[in-house]
Amino acid sequence: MNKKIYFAGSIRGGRVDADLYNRIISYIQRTDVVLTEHVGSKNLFLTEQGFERDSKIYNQDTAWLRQSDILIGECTCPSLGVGYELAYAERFGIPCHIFYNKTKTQLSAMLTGNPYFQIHPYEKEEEIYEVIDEILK
Ligand code: 6K6
Repeated sequence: MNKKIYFAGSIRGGRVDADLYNRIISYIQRTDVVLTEHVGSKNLFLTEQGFERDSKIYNQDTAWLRQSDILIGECTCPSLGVGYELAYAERFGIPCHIFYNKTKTQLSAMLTGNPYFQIHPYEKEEEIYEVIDEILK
């Protein structure tokens, strides 16, 4: 059965790794379902804000999170939203896998210090796909 994957990556926290998110999402989609395909999209309307729009995003994303089988987060670019999603997923018992490029950043102790999270530091992008193969097996 296809797994439902919630892919988390920075949006308003910065889009420097958007192409990487896109490649990871495409890789997962070869075998499984990514509920949050837009996180890798190039054409996000980042300047559009407002409570009505943002509450729709919050309600949709938290509903998807509760339905998901696994959260996979790329956390090299720090994002308040991704941090929130990780804590939310923990609260609902969703397994969480966190990737970050250890040559570019140090992850928050609030993640590395919590044994609930399965953390995968990497140096080269290829390493991500090897771990994802194991996660999705
Ligand atoms: C429309 C189309 C694509 O994106 C939009 C508008 N923004 C968001 N849409 C959906 N999910 C979002 C949006 N902004 C943040 N998120 C969620 O928070 C995603 O699931 C990301 O994993 C995370 C990013 O948080 P910030 O704090 O970096 O924005």
